Amino acid sequence: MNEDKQGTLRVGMVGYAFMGAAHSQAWRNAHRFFDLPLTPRMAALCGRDENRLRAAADQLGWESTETDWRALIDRDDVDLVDVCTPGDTHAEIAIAALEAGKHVLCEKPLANTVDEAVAMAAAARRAASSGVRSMVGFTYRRVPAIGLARRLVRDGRLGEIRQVRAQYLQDWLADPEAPLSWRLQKERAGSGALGDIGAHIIDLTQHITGDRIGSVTGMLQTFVTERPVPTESSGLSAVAGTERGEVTVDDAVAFLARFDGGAIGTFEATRMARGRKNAIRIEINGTQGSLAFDFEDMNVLHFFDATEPAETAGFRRIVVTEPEHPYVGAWWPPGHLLGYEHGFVHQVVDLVTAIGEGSDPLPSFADGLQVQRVLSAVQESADKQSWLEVTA
Ligand code: SOE
Repeated sequence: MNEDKQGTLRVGMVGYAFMGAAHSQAWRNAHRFFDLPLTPRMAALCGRDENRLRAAADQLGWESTETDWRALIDRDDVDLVDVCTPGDTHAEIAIAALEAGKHVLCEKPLANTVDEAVAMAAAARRAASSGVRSMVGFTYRRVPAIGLARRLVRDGRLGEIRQVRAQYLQDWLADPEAPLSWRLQKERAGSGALGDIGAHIIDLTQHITGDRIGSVTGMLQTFVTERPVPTESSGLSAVAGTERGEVTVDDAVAFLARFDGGAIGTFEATRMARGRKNAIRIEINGTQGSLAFDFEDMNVLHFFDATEPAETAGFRRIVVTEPEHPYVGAWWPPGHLLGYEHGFVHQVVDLVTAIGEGSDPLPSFADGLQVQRVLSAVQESADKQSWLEVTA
């Protein structure tokens, strides 16, 4: 690949709202805390509105700007394209970048439809044969407590996995006057709570258990069908106008799942759960033990070991800040907690390390496609009111 001779990886990023800001701090900080084979350089930021783009580039630390993503991809001084745009543009940008020989990091969910995700995974496979790497941004995999959960399952500490319980609960749409945004429009976002946050718990539970969801049955609900159209917006915040527009995605989803390995799962994703801000709650029960995690207390993992004497056994509250824990050694002394942004830094670390080593990073576009198939099966099962296999 074409990383430049000085051992830098020149990044071009498309989009600068909430995710763009989260990714920017990761590109800025990763090499300052971790030993990386290549040093990221924030070469160019891309967006359509020139004034806002310039202000964002200054604030977030990008060296230059482009108002057309095609021009960004054409640049010789860009090695990697980071796609932080709404889902309706992921496929076009990511495929064009891969075909131009640029590594790609693409935000989740990978695409808005299975067909788009199939095309993206195929482009990623073709590109990989010439050393061009791609990764989908399921960033919560990189929370140290999640890494520890995966390690405990892989080491057999839970025994055989029987039950998976996962919820992703937010409340930023509970107010019916919260403005319409691209996240509420099917043609831009693909789906609502299902794809926006349900995709995370699908990925996380499959990642932790090392198992895949084989069949599902779900139900979706839109509680607020019309919302004020914003007069201006940035990230998740927007100013509501007087005109109202239709909400074309789900506000909440619940589904049951069977994992290929025999476990059964219950899943819930909502942006209407008053009081829950970013509660990603996962509980896994195996024959030998259980795990419980809540992102609102993200430095902690609860672990129950059923092999311990009953007299003293109980859920252990592990503060996941020891140097032995995934990623933590590069940060602060034990007990000095990490936050939301660290997951994005760890994502950059894993991606740049894979690029430097010449290996394919995970989660791959193929993994993103598989999540997309689960999302689509949930939607279709709800429409048909039946169980559906997740087709390969
Ligand atoms: C909005 O629901 C959102 O920003 C999601 O799009 C992200 O994926 C999630 O991490 C936080 O909430």
